[in-house]
Amino acid sequence: MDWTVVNALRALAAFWAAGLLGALAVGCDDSARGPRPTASIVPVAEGDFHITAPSSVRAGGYTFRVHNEGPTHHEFIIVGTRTGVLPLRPDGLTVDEESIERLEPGSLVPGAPGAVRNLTVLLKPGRYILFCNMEGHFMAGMHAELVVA
Ligand SMILES: [Cu+2]
Repeated sequence: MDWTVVNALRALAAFWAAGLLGALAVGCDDSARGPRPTASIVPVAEGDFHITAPSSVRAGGYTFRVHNEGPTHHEFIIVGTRTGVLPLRPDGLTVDEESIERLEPGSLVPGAPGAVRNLTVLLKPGRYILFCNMEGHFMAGMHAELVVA
């Protein structure tokens, strides 16, 4: 199981637990359907070479719905940052993901043109960068800042 899946499952488990507690607190019986994870949808569009997404959200759980408008494959990575500057690998073309992995709430591996994929994460207040790290894509403009209030 990769890191992304683990993070997504953790986030879903947290939502599930919160939903269950909420249901118990108000005494409603949702057992027929069972508690379901809920998260606000954040629309994201990726293309050669840009990422379009909201620039700010409140802290909480979100499902990033990532549409690859093509024409090539794209990744989607969320990483926390204090400075707004991400470290590059020696190639000068890609972000040194290994050094910032612990700051990543989640990521999606490369997706095909036309694909729509979901990434559910819990976002704490702070500054984040959304980016694609396929060779040269970050440098070509595939990054966007997200402030979580
Ligand atoms: Cu890309």
